[in-house]
Amino acid sequence: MSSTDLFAGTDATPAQVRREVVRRLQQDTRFVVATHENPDGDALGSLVAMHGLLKSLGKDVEMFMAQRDLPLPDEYSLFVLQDLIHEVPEDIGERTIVFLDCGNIDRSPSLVLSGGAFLVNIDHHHDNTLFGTLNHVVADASCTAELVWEIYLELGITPPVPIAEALYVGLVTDTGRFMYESTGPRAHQMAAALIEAGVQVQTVYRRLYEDVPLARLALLARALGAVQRFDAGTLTLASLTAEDFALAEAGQADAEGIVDHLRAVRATKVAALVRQLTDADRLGESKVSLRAIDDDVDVSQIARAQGGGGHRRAAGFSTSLAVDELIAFLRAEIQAQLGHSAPLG
Ligand SMILES: [Mn+2]
Repeated sequence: MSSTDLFAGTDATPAQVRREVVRRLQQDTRFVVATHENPDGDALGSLVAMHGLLKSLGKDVEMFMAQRDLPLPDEYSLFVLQDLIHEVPEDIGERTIVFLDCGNIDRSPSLVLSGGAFLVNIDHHHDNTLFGTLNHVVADASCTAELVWEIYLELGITPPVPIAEALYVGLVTDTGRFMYESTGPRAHQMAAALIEAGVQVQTVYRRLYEDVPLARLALLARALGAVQRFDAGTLTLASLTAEDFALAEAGQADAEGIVDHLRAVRATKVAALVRQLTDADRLGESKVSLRAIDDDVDVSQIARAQGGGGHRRAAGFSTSLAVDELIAFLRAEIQAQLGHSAPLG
């Protein structure tokens, strides 16, 4: 990969970097937009909105998503994914790649091999590895969609309703419906602007959080029936096996949101949901979602130790550790960060 950070070692402000991003979007003619694996609402919203922006500028733009990320979870069926490609295009060396919401390029492996292309990296993960040629990384942005929305503002383009909805989905999902710490005045200003642009709040809410298949409740019931607590409740954990998914007739995407029930439990410092993957090519692997309730534990640090990533208070990783080994690992990491000695047994 030939990218070198254009602003490395400078004290350029986010606004200056954003202007350079805008200049690049205007100047270049061919693009690929991409995001991380298992895309969430912010990833998809940012992706769709950047794609729409480049289309409206008359650009040749393809949207890259690995086949394994499809079909998308039900709640994201409102996204219209046009020009979707699953393979790296042959002319990739002449395309500018815009990565959205990607803290780490390892999370988009097939595009890593795309040597020579200009890489624009637009993200809000504090531990972003700055893998782009141009890195517009703003850690205190509520979501990547906020950064994309600001690019619309900079260009003086009002997003059409489907794009405004996509941005709004990114905003609502990444701020935990305007409740997480990342929710600043800017997030609410953005919401107001998007509502003025035509977003029907209630409709989006219904699509995202209601109209839930019963299987999702069955899976939640299984998880809540299997809650474990460790170290005086510091770690609250539930683990779902492949059998749980089968008995609930649920898919992996139905586990979304379960970890938020765990983090709400009194005395919890870290909530963890462990789920055995059920895809044929990943049997034996588990996916771990972590949530911290404050700054005493940085869960992104724990996730990185296992090859994952995320934010200080929300992170995840994949592992082939057995559940008991995994629990021992999590307890030791949490206790170490809390300044306690490792838990016994
Ligand atoms: Mn995000």
